[in-house]
Amino acid sequence: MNITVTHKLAKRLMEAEGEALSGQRLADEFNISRTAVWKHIKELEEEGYSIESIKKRGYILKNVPDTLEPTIIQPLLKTSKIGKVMEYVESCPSTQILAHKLAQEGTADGTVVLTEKQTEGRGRLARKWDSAPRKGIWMSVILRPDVVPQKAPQFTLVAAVAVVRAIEEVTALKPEIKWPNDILLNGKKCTGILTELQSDADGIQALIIGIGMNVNQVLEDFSPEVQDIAASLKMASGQEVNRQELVRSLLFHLEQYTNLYIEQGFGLLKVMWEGYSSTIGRSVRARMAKETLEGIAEGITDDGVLQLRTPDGKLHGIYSADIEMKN
Ligand code: BT5
Repeated sequence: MNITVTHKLAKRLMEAEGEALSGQRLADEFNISRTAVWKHIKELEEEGYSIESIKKRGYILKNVPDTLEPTIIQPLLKTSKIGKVMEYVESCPSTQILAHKLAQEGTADGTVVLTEKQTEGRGRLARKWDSAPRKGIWMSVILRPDVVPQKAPQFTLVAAVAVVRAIEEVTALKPEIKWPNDILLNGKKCTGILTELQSDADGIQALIIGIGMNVNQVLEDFSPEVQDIAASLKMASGQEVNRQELVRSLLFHLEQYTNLYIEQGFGLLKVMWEGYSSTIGRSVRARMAKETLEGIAEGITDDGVLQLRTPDGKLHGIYSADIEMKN
């Protein structure tokens, strides 16, 4: 991205973390006049930044607009690959659709697609994903890992660990993971993950990891169909949560853990995943396309397959299902 001087200045003010920076100092640092600094500040204010100007002390950044625009997300991003290329649109049918298109066109490994509003957000099996405007994080990350397609399903579990870590870093909440792709708060779903694949005879061309995180919704922001099962971070914590910090933290942890998985396999991540899991050791009902099984969820294999022991003592490997906790 080509960051303009205006947004470089915004970055400088963000990094100052509430400390005042004088017009002269900024003018020197950016090699521009004080009048030019003042003009850039006005431009930022027009974009929705709130900047206090104190006589003899300088400018203090009070607030940045609540959007997920790359000009705000990227400057403070701590990743080396994920999010270096970022596609942002105000509204789209689904970031997954956009990401698939970009992946086919050859976009870089680590490209991130972000939007404020999805009109046709989707879950697994073409289910609907409720995506209230500006209240959540609706995002798809394109990865091009050099791994065999059989290793793709674990990326959902790896992403789940990254989601939990990000929520823990930014809030005081303690989320749990429900196999395979739900993140729960007090038993209600706050995040869903959808991993899709583009592959050919040579292997994986692209993995598209879609993450939908409910952040600042109140109950009425959800459609009636999901009001009983959904939660937002705000509903669980009683506080508005900064979506920008969450995105940065999420991308950072996603980079860390996907690298760990690609380089060292699933072992350590499996231990972390199990530590956050609400499923393991519980009595569950697993609904699959052709059958429903009930039993104890004993664990997951190194391939991410859920191990379910039915009352007849048989151990079943579950590759894909909807899980309901029975107690
Ligand atoms: C998922 O599917 O949980 C994957 C959701 C992935 C959404 C992201 S948003 C960015 C990217 N772009 C997309 O278009 N999708 C991805 P699944 O396990 O099939 O769960 C879907 C079910 O969750 C629905 O049938 C509803 O019951 C419920 N649901 C829908 N919207 C919800 C929401 N906002 N919060 C909680 N639950 C919801």
